[in-house]
Amino acid sequence: PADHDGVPSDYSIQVTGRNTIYSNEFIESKYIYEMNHCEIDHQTKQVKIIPRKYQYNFRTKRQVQRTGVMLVGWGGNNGSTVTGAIIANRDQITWMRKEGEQYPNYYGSLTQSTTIRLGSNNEGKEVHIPFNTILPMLHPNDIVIGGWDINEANLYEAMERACVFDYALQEKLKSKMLQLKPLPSIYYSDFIAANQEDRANNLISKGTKQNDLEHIRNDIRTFKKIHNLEQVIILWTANTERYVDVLSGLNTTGEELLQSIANNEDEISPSNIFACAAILENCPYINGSPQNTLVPGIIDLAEKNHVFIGGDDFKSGQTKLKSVLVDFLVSAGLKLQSIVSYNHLGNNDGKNLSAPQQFRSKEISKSNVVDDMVGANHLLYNKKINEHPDHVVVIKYVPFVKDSKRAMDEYISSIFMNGLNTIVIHNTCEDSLLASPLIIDLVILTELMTRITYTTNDNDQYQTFESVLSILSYLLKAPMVPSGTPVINALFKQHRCITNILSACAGIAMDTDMLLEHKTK
Ligand code: NAI
Ligand code: DG6
Repeated sequence: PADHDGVPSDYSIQVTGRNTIYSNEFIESKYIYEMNHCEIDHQTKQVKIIPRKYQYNFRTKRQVQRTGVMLVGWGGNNGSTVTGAIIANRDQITWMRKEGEQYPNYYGSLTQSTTIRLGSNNEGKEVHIPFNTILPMLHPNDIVIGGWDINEANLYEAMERACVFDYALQEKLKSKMLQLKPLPSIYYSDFIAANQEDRANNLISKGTKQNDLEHIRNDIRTFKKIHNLEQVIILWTANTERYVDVLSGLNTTGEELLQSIANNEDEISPSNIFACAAILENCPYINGSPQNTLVPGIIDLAEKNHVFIGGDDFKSGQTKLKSVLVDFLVSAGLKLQSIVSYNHLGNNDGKNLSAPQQFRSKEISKSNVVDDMVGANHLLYNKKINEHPDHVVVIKYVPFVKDSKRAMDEYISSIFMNGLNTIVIHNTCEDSLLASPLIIDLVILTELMTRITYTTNDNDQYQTFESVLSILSYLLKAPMVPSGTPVINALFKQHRCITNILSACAGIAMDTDMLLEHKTK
């Protein structure tokens, strides 16, 4: 359209003005963060607003690191899909299907396939830049992939088993994927569904949990060395585990956790071992599944070692839409009363989730995703009685549909003068084609965050963001946040959070959507 100007991907941006300084090594920006501090006086029934200003000096290293990702569950549907997709994009592999020649793409990736509105040009046209040009970012084609799986299938067999890609694409990827083989992994049968037992044929020889930790740490060091990497990110995309107990003496501090591993405690899960190994190797750890891997002991360990962690559970289809739709309903003043979310799917994830304890982990992460939006409107929901909509989540395993998940949702809201508004949604989609671009974005944004430091007026020592990377919330169903800070699920708030923080780091005025230049004389 004539009123938009799109900037091509191979352009870079240059901010003029005193607030952004470029050197060979860094992009440095000064940013004044303005916020409202509020004091509510119930006696006088007044809210006092005290404007506060904080100065941040952000510094972003310009040189993108040679980065690898090690996927736990590499041979799964997500693992094989993201690997095949990166190879297809990197090697520009095309393939035929009945509709004609197909080209690889990175659709669904925030960093690769979205734009940020920068401002307007001389003709008053809006100017948009590709998301990945706002700051120097890793390109997905450059990510080195490796990882572990309890199943011995190579990545070609894994891709074939997943039934996600067209047959013609699988054939074109075959020679490359055949060469990729997951490292043996840790299997403690108590944590994933019993129906996964026959997959467990690629295991580290049985020893103690301390041995397992050392083994995984060694795998990470070897991967880093043989691929000559500067940064390795560990990402869990293995089966959903059951929740672990959180108990004082077991896993509430880093020390307790390390001691519990040394004591071979039953309640230490495979994902606890991977997270711990990652942190001790100074590698960020991301949890793409819903289980509570990131117990207080892991968070403590990450904070003490200044390592990033993020989670939980990729926010791919049904929940992404829910976190838009509920925001729309509640912010339109419609009183959402009931949400029923029904899913059926036939992949191995669905099989694992057919066991009660693993389903419970997913049910929790899929259920808490509307709390912030409901909590923000006390005119509709009475806080004194903790009023909130009914919310039911059902997942059923139907092998025939394979990775093509069906999600059916019914939303009922009370509207003007107590009428009812019922919205029903039916969504069919390959689950792994939605999750794989999120894996790519999680790696790219995490790598970027390791290059950003800041000082404030109170502290002139450059430091990194909080260890718990809440900036990744947009990509996760049950976002982990630093203790005592708000959890945001509303999708566009999460989106603005990322684009605004990156804009601040680039020294760009953020998009307030006011478009005052078009509204004032
Ligand atoms: P999948 O079952 O195809 O793959 C999981 C892989 O993990 C399997 O190959 C299995 O052998 C392996 N595995 C299990 N335990 C392991 C361990 N201890 N160490 C190493 N490997 C292990 O599942 P899929 O579809 O790839 O999903 C992976 C995870 O991502 C699941 O937890 C799922 O709930 C979660 N997820 C998936 C989404 C999607 O849209 N596909 C969205 C949100 C979360
Ligand atoms: C059944 O819902 C299986 C799950 O693993 C989901 O497919 C996955 O968590 C994606 O969920 P959502 O709600 O983000 O589409």
